[in-house]
Amino acid sequence: MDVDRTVEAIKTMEIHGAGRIARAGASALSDFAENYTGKDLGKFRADLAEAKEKILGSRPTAVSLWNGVHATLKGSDACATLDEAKALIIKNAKQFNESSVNAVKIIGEIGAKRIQDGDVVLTHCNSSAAISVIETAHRQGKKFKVYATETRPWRQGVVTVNELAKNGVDVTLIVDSAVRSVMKYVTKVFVGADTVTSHGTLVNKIGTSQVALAANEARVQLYVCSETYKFSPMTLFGDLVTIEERDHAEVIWDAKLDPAVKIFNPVFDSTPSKYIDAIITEIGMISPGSVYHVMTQQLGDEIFRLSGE
Ligand code: RUB
Repeated sequence: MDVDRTVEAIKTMEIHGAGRIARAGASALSDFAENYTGKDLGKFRADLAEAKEKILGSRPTAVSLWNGVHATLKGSDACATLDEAKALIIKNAKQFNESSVNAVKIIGEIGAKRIQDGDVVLTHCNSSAAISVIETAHRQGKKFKVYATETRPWRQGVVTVNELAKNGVDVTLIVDSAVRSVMKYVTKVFVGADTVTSHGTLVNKIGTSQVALAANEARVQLYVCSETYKFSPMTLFGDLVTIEERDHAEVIWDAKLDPAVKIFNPVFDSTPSKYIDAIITEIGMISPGSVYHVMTQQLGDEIFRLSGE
């Protein structure tokens, strides 16, 4: 898919979910490199920089997109020829996408160990990493139930329940405001991540922090299912994650509102690390306090350069 089409698909939620938008961004840059017909390296670099900015501007909250784009472009600045730069970008994107898909599978295997017969799991929104955990446990023959929230205003929960039901999981849809009431039946919560800060704060779909509060009150464990490329080096020195605010028409489209009514539609929120029991990643289960350590291990000194970007 070309860059403009990818940007449109991400903005309009045709492609959504932090992992999927990261892979779409990487693929768009790969296609851009593959189909580039110009002959001048300098012009290619300028056009690539423009494509990169367009992709990064498509959704501001998920650091996965930023990390996917940077992983794809890594080293291309140092290439001596246009062909070398194009080949490197295509190779990087393929590598990123393969490791991203593989990470979801591994998270499923690690997370499934936390689910036992008789458990009642709750999930929020539509996270492929959280779904991977649930479906892996189901494939292993474990007998458990799932509650999934509708997730207003986009109702990504409908996608979640349909996928789980299609695969034979015992799943029940609830409205978001039923979370606290239903929590008394729940034994474990699994949610995904758009971004995890260096302090272990989770940024995920709006309502995740309410789910976490209700879980905390009921002493129910909450697990975050997150690939490590959702860890944000930019938060190292306290930079806040931008919370996307979307169109008001997504909230109310079927009722007549008094013109004096204002609408506020933030689509992500922050859950402090104290409400998180563990983060399930492709390198294993870690405590929220270990995010910085994992980032320094994976990025080395590069973390200090990236944190300033
Ligand atoms: C999706 C959402 C998901 C995370 C993780 O929000 O908040 O929990 O993106 O998803 P939206 P995944 O639908 O607005 O993008 O585990 O698939 O990366």
